[in-house]
Amino acid sequence: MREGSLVGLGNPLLDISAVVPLDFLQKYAMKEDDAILAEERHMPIYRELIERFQAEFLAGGSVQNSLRIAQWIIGKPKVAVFFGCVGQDDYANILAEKACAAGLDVHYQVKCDTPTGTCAVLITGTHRSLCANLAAANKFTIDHLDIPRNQALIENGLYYYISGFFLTVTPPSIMRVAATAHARQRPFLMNLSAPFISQFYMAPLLAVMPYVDIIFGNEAEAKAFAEGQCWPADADLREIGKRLVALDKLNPKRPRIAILTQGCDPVLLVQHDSVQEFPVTRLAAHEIVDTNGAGDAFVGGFLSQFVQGKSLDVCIRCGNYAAGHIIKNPGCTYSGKPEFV
Ligand code: 26A
Repeated sequence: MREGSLVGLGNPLLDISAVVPLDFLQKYAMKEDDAILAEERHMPIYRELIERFQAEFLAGGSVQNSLRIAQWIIGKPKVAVFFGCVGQDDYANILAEKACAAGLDVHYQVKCDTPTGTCAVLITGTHRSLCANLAAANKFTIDHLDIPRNQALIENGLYYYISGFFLTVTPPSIMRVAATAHARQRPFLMNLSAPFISQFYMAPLLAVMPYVDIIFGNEAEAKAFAEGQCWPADADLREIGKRLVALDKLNPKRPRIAILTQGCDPVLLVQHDSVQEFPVTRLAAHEIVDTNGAGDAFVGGFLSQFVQGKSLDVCIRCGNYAAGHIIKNPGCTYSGKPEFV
């Protein structure tokens, strides 16, 4: 495992997280376990979380979360490199500091005139609802990848991971990285990220899909994709997985794999026509601190093994381990040393 093997791009966000009553979600017409982009009417949420609910500030942003978790498990610094856009402010400093502490090599594009992005995390029991105000994260431009040092880092990568979330910001950057991965025959991994991506960003998602070697998603995200494709309404998760892997693929020598999570129900690994199940250890209610970041941690655990050339079986078991650990901690944070064997 050499430095810079794993390259990720995404939205670096500072999570503003608090436990709230259900009617607070209703007030903003938000749903449990959803993730949305903030509109004008959501803007008061952030201040309210801080002033009324003693919100905590935690490093967030889906891809950055996954890479921090991967680094934690790998134990060797700078195996993972991250690109995203932040402002020039305290929030960016917190994000950089947390990323650095995890051993992640971050190369932020910095926009002086826009604040760092934030994500409201509304915790209700074992559910979480996310509302992202991308701010500077939304200003990422492809020319950041043209800077010679960054270009070298991208070309140096052996594995690439980008969220579906990043499709809301810069599809051209995603296509660029996907094409680099393809030209060098290196795995390109993506995530469906949230139902709204399939609802509103299906065109850029389909444009990149032929490059995608491994697609991650949860049940709700897979269903939203199926709906967007007008697949039969009664198709279950297995069927959706099979259809996902059967979509056009540029490099037919490496058939696509779909990895679909479903909370505490088994993870599905879909390859060709086969579906394998991997059980998840169910946590007791009192062990659950918050489920924010569980999906990201799953991917982080998976990546930590994947970049070491481990079997899919080991990768998924490590994903489940990491998700279980993160749920016992606030936000996408870990405590102590990883205990995955
Ligand atoms: C474009 N959107 C909506 C987003 C996000 C996001 N990361 C990138 N783009 N919306 C929420 N998140 C992050 O997801 C993590 C939990 O999976 C949050 O910052 C949170 O840390």
